[in-house]
Amino acid sequence: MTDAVQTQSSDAKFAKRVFSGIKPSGGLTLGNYLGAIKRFVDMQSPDFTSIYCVVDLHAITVWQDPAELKTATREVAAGYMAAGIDPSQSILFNQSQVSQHAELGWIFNCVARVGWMNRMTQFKDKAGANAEKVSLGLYAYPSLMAADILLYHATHVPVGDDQKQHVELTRDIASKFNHDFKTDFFPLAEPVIEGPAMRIMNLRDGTRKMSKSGESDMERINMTDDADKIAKKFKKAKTDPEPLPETLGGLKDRPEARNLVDIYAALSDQTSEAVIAEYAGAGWGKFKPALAELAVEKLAPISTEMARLMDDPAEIDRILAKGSDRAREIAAPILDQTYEIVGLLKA
Ligand code: AQP
Repeated sequence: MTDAVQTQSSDAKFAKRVFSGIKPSGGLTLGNYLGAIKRFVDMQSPDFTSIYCVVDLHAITVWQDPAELKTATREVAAGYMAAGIDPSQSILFNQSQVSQHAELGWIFNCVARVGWMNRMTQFKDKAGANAEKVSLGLYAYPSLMAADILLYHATHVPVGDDQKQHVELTRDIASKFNHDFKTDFFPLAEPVIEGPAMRIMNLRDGTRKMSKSGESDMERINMTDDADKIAKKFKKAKTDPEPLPETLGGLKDRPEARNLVDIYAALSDQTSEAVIAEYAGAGWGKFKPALAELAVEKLAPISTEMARLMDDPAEIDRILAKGSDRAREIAAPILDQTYEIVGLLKA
């Protein structure tokens, strides 16, 4: 359990409850693993409910091939389980099967302000110069994400750094709802962002995030890559001619070098300072093969287990269906109470 979870939520009235999700918008990357899944596993505890979701409704904010979406949904579920999420302990399900997410999302569309959405940097990054042509869903994504979290009265949300702004917006939505309806119904969820892997960067450009949907396969490590591919991708990863410095401060303005050090640190459960202390003065000819070997050692058991799970899609579907039932048991009364607070007549 992380320190952040041991601390109370800002709302003492709410019991600790962890929620997070991953979009099935492609194959899982090392960024998803280190920034999210590995930390979700660390946050499982019999002392509180943890809810991990495959957020398929978020995936369709950009075009997804229907058959590939189903496979990617099962693959994210397999990735969670292969990395150590235990579906008998955590609630594991896919978002679309619990219709309360979309229903609360609509209520929050009516609470959130357009000005708030206009400040979301992820929308600006994803829409780019094409903002007129992207889906309305991509723009409204953060209010659906607020619904995902608040539907369970979640108090702690482990995410990578790129999602921090969306969790902050979730707090704004909860506050405005509570204020407008003179209630304290929704908690102010805390983003849990910690460790060296909060933003794993693209292997070809250390100023851009590693993403599932990035253009080139060489810019990311996929959770399903084999040992040869992982070694090749790290070997070809962009770096600079300098050896590793004596201190972490020496990596300032060297984003690609810093990224590889952070990846090594996260994979080996060390701080980035400890990695620099071990490799001070080393060249890339030494560091990159060591990093590739470590990545293969950590990822191979997970990808082998993912492949085994993916061989039995019906079993994954059964696990997700069971998780949806458990999720609905929490979500339905919270949505019913929300409707009551808002004044939606139940005739
Ligand atoms: N590069 C990353 N470093 C650290 N954490 C990351 N996460 C994603 N990429 C990195 C974290 O993984 C969780 C799930 O993210 P998501 O799949 O729902 O959305 P995303 O952040 O938009 O992921 P991608 O890979 O970039 O997907 P595409 O390319 O489809 O948009 C989140 O906690 C996220 O912070």
